[in-house]
Amino acid sequence: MSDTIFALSSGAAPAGIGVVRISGPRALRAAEALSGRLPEARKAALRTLRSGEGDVLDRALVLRFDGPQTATGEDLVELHLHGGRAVVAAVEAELGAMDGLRRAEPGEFTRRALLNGRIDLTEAEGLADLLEAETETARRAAIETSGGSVRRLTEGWTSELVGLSAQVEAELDHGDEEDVATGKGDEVAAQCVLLADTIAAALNVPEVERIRDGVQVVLAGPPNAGKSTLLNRMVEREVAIVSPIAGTTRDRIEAAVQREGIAFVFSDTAGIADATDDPIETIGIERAREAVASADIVIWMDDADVPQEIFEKGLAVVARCDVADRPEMPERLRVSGVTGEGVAELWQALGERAKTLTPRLDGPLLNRRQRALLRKAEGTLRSASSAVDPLLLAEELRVARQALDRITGRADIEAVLDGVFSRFCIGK
Ligand SMILES: Nc1nc2c(ncn2[C@@H]2O[C@H](COP(=O)(O)OP(=O)(O)OP(=O)(O)O)[C@@H](O)[C@H]2O)c(=O)[nH]1
Ligand SMILES: [Mg+2]
Repeated sequence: MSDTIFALSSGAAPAGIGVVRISGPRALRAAEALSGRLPEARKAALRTLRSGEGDVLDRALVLRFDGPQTATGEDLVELHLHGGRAVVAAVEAELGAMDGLRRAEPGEFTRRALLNGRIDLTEAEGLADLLEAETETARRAAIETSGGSVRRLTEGWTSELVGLSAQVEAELDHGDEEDVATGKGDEVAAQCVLLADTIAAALNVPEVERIRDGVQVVLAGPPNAGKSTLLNRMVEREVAIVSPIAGTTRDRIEAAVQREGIAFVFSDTAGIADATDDPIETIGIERAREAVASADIVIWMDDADVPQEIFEKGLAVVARCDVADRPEMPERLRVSGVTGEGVAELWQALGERAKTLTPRLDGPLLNRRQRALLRKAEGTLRSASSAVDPLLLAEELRVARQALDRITGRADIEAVLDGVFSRFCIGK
């Protein structure tokens, strides 16, 4: 990794300031070529940047960080330029012409941080989440993970595993010496089960992706129930056409909205009618059924009972409650998309359900990749606990440990890097 890389790490030009980062063995020399004598490490200084021919490129704030105690683990320089397109382009062109320097690939600064042991894979994933975070909950979850919460959790389990392996190895080495051998196997087996249970408990919460992807709420009910009207009211904009004609909505209409830091995705669907001659409406009804099946929460706007198969996720309401002669259903919320009555209560009910569908921020925040590996570790620990032969037991423990090492990137790092770093932008 002898290349020195550079990239614009702030937002696209034009902007007030454009921060160009340079990282690698030639970072200091490259910056010096532009600015003359560099400031002391970690002290900002104003410098005039010049091209090789002596033309002034910009006056910029220069910051220098000496490796390995830097974000990338390498020598690192930041040039805080005026953020105009031509300014940034001129400085980048000058850097690109220098020997051993090239533009960074997406996520390459973070990739170097990882390879140099400045962060582990879970922290890199947390950083990617932080850059993508669109809600307050997503930001807080990403801060936790990028700050090392998953790393610490996994490292704790890894060291328990290492302890267990050591006991088994001791038994293997000194199996015939009485003082070590007695009853050790059972004790290790019991500890394997305990650890498997601990991991299972951490897996028994919703995956962290739910926070990012949002809670899926589907509005369902017969034609003219007021689904589209209620959707427009909930998301506070006119996303769906409303009309007194039954069968107005045909396609599935989605609208995302944030509420108290949680992302919700609402889907308005075609009214579910038993029979229709209209082939397009028929397709719409089919889509509505699919939407209901895959929803997290279904706002049920039909006076009939919530069907058994979606009972758990159904949230039944008396729709159009402002209209006279609506049925008394004391156990249901009464809502009106037209007057707004009951909408606050509906939000409250949605918020409470959303809490059970998204992981708690003070608990383990595990993504799909990490969960799959943890499930593997858990399963291996369970089969380890029933292994009779200490040799087999030792091998199972090794496999479980490898699964944990893959979570933090200590094993098989190359296999996952591209997947993780494809989410990053250039300059990060
Ligand atoms: N009084 C009253 N009228 C409503 C309410 N909600 C909807 N309506 C009226 O009922 C008619 C149908 O409303 P929509 O929101 O289009 O109903 P929908 O369920 O989306 O109907 P489809 O798309 O055909 O399935 C319109 O004329 C609305 O103005 C309500 O809460 N109160
Ligand atoms: Mg509609």
